[in-house]
Amino acid sequence: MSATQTQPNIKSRDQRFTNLQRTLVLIKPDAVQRGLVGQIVGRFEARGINLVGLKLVQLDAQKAAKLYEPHVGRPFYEGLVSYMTSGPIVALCLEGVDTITVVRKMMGATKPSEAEPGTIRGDFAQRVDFNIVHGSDAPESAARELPIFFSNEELVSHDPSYTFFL
Ligand code: IDP
Ligand code: MG
Repeated sequence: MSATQTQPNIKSRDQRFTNLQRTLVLIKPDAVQRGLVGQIVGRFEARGINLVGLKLVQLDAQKAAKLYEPHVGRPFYEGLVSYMTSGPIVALCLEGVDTITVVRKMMGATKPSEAEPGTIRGDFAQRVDFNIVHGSDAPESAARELPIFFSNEELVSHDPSYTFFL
């Protein structure tokens, strides 16, 4: 920064961000029932991840089956579908740098007993069958999962003022 500059250079969005990704996060029925929505969304906001889609959804069995299609036949599959349809969930589309990986790290391990403190599951969950959040695990998963919850018109690209500092 030169002596006369009071702010860092404002670069275009594309120059500032490489490997921008979008991912699907679901705040599962137990977290909604426990009143954890604000805290969970707040963690992503505090990290500087951009919220581009947000809705409350009552999943039906068909949609849950579509989401968890890769898990058909697993011993926990039926229980998983009834858990995910047991009450409203909050669906988020999050966007940021390497966001798929970052969000998975913020969520913590699938089994809360293996999730580090400081992660969402490590701080708020005890049981693998009530593990409070979902996040896409790879770009291909995000591409498959996001359209189950959001149409293109429901995803709002914008550039929040805080991204100036990222
Ligand atoms: P992930 O959510 O961390 O990606 P996955 O292996 O994709 O974990 O499993 C999907 C979901 O299925 C988990 O988040 C959890 O809700 C449920 N699940 C996974 N393993 C078990 C299990 O052993 N018992 C009960 N539920 C499970
Ligand atoms: Mg998974």
